[in-house]
Amino acid sequence: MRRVVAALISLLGLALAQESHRVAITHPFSPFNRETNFLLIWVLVFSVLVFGVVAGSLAYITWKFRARPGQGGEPPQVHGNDRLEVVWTVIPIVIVMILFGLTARSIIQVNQIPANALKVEVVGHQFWWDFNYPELGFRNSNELILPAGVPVLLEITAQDVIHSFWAPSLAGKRDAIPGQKTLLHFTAEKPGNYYGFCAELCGPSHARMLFRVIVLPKEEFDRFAQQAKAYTPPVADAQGQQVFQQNCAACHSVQGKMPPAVIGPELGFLGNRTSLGGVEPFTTPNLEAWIRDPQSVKPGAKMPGFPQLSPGDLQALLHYLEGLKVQGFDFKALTKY
Ligand code: HEC
Ligand SMILES: [Cu+2]
Repeated sequence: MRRVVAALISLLGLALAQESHRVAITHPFSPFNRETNFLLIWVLVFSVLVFGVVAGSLAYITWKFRARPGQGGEPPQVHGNDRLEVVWTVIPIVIVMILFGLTARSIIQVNQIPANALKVEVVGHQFWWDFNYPELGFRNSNELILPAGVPVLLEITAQDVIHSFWAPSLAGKRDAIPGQKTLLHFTAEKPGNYYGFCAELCGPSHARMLFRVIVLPKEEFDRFAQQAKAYTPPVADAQGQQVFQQNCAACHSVQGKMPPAVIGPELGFLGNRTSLGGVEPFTTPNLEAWIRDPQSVKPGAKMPGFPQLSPGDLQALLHYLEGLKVQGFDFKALTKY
């Protein structure tokens, strides 16, 4: 028992030390979550009420009909009470009807998709996420970049097994199912860097299938989208580009566009990222460790390591990769939720 508690405490410490995102559906940042919260509170109110009445009556009856000194044999036997039975049948039915009505209202509310919603195709892979913007003509992986105050429609699917897309501060979960499209619609209200999870056990590295939602003010998003559409990957280092072509280009694209076959994440906007592989902050030492041995950063990642690269080649490659970005944005400065 003591060992379990110690393990839990150290896990909690680890979670807190890792990154200070504040993830809770009880702090809504979208109309979707406000709706969920409204429902949550009503369900909670009725649950507490029912619990209070049931546990209270139980305690009262146990006390009232306790055995008293000098009492012998069975107490008087009561067989049924019509009025009581009607009452305890009708009240729960009324509660269930109210909850049904409220739930139906919320479901209808969150599923109304406005015609002008921004479409993003979301694809789950073991163990990373791909985001493609068919209307805006660009693609990014592991960080979903969205405008604040604009309704978005996610078309979610998966490449290999079933995953589930979940950014708790913004909207509920949606399964990502191979060969099927599931829809999720919400409006992010406030700029920030939001935490996301895969919420369906999808393999040994499921717990590390994390992503971010980068919500930008509308004008900033438009500026980003414009530059992303016209993107030609900058070559900050010619030697690094060559190393990339020889070792990485078979699996990774740097064009920022949806290629027909996708094996690894899009690296076109890698220099703009706040996170690496969803699990670590995007820094040069982390990137270097990832390339040498991805397993040391994200156990289970389906990428081979490159310990054989010479120090010169590795430095050139890092230089090249960090240069892959659109200028004039600092997503790391966004508040984390
Ligand atoms: C055999 C295919 C393959 C090759 C070759 C490959 N990668 Fe990867 N790479 C992947 C896959 C798959 C992932 C996703 C792993 C995960 O997150 O679970 C990945 C992830 C990454 C990431 C993290 C991306 C993110 O979105 O955070 C970086 C950075 C990266 N690779 C760089 C490289 C570099 C640099 C090379 C060449 C030296 C390379 N990769 C070669 C398949 C490959
Ligand atoms: Cu998953």
